[in-house]
Amino acid sequence: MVDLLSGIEGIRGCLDLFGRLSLNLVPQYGGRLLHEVVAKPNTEGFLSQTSAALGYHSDGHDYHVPPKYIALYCESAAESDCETFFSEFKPALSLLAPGIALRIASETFQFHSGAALYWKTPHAGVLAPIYNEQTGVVRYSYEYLKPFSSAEELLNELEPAFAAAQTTVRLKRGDLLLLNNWEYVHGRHANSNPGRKLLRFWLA
Ligand SMILES: O=C(O)CCC(=O)C(=O)O
Ligand SMILES: [Fe+2]
Repeated sequence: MVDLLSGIEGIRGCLDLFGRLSLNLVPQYGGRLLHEVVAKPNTEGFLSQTSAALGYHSDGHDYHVPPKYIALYCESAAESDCETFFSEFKPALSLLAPGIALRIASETFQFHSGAALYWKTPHAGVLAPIYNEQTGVVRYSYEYLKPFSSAEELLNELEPAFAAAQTTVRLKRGDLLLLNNWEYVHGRHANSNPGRKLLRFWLA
């Protein structure tokens, strides 16, 4: 599931929508229910709070149970660049050779992000495959997995497959992008707009 809504009015409008969809907020790394995606000097372990590009990832990939849905609400838009993009995992996986797909569903990695370590998040840190066929959960972060030499070949296969299945949007003020975080990976281009601000919610 993915949905791009527009004309949502502030946090109140987001919370009303989540209520109507029977979605509950999931605490993020610091225990907060709301995470601000804005470039700032003290990033508290968050890559999202830099102006850097974010490669394909799923949010909370190191949570024992990653949040099933994420919502990105645009409070203040970027005037240029900094598009957000997303790709559905399973169609991307189906583009790969069976041997590679099997490895993606069986080889395990220690997922424990810098943000989880910074915030000493108790329910983070798991040994898991990128794709769990039983639960349907994808865990992915290009930036996090890249240093694992054993992941290199899998990333080299997955990244172009994600790119082939990608949708790209530049969020406008009042837009809300709702993504199934078990089924989709997402990312963003680099941000040269200091005024860009998103609110990120995790939901289940
Ligand atoms: O800045 C964006 O468009 C996406 C941010 C993001 O993926 C995140 O905060 O996890
Ligand atoms: Fe994200």
